[in-house]
Amino acid sequence: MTEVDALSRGWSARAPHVLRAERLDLTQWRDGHHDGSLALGGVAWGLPRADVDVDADSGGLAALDTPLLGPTQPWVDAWLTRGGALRSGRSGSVQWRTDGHWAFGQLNLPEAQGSLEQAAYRAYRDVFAALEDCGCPQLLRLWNYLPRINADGGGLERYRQFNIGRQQAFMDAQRDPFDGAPAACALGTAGATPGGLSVRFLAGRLAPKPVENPRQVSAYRYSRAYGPRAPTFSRAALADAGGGQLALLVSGTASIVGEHSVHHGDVVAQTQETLRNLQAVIDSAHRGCSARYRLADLHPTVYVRHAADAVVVGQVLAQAEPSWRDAPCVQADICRADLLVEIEAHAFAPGALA
Ligand code: 3EB
Repeated sequence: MTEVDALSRGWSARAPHVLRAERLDLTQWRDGHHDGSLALGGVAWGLPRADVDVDADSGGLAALDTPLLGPTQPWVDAWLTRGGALRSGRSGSVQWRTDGHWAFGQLNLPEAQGSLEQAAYRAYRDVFAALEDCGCPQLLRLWNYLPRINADGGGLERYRQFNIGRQQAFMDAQRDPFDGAPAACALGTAGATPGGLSVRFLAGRLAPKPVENPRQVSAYRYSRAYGPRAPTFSRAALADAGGGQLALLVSGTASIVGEHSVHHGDVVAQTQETLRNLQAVIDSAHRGCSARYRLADLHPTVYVRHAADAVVVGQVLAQAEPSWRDAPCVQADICRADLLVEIEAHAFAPGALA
């Protein structure tokens, strides 16, 4: 069930199907002035709940009602294409938009009945159906938001329930939940996410190159100490964005060394460890491509568990990387109860996969 959008502009001849990202305020998003590009979708933070109608066509805006911290204003990470025309459609619970080369999709799934495990399974089953329907079969990046992520879900933490359903959906769709898993993040909301479990994704036609972090056990190989089924994500993904550009999509990164959380209760040390992990992911990415990324070039999103920690986390980040002085920061629960901070990021640079 798809329909052709009326949106069409004459870009395709000159710069066909180039993916890029832009950080916009809400006015810029609504004005639609993206430099002649079309918006596949936008991951939005801090949008007033009243503005969010989960049943309506979102126009590509995937809103999250997470508290903004410090000087952070509402913003949209817009995923843009220079492709010629957009097609939009629905596959089960997923709304998607594509130019035929890149796709952005989103779903908000109420957990009406059944467990979060079942909701996760349904969500990912619909995501995989959407990928087929929109002709962009390869996942590049996922964003997962779960109400009350650390709460008990009947003998098992809800995040661990989510991991069971997610991994099973990958397996049933004949998608490898281990090597080659997409980049992702998984955060907890206070339950204010419109509609319950929220998943957003960016997809393309070609598989990205997964990136691991040698300081950390691959998440898809975590031991059973962290749940009966491992999480399904890689530490980052490198995707050819067209036009000679390479995108580095860095998963949620936290204070984990090996497979264990470190610096319990010390948000400063956790932030510093997270920075070391981000640098290790960049170094690891460099071994798989000719592009060169610096921490300063990354567009980070900072999640802190306790709003009161936002100031000190911001200070540590600004000291390590001055260009991160105003990094957007929101309150969210991290997927392990002992983690206080998590950072995700993306960047584009000229280069190619090795
Ligand atoms: C970690 O490294 C921290 O379940 O999709 C980071 C990124 C984390 C993605 C996910 C979880 C996920 O294990 C948590």
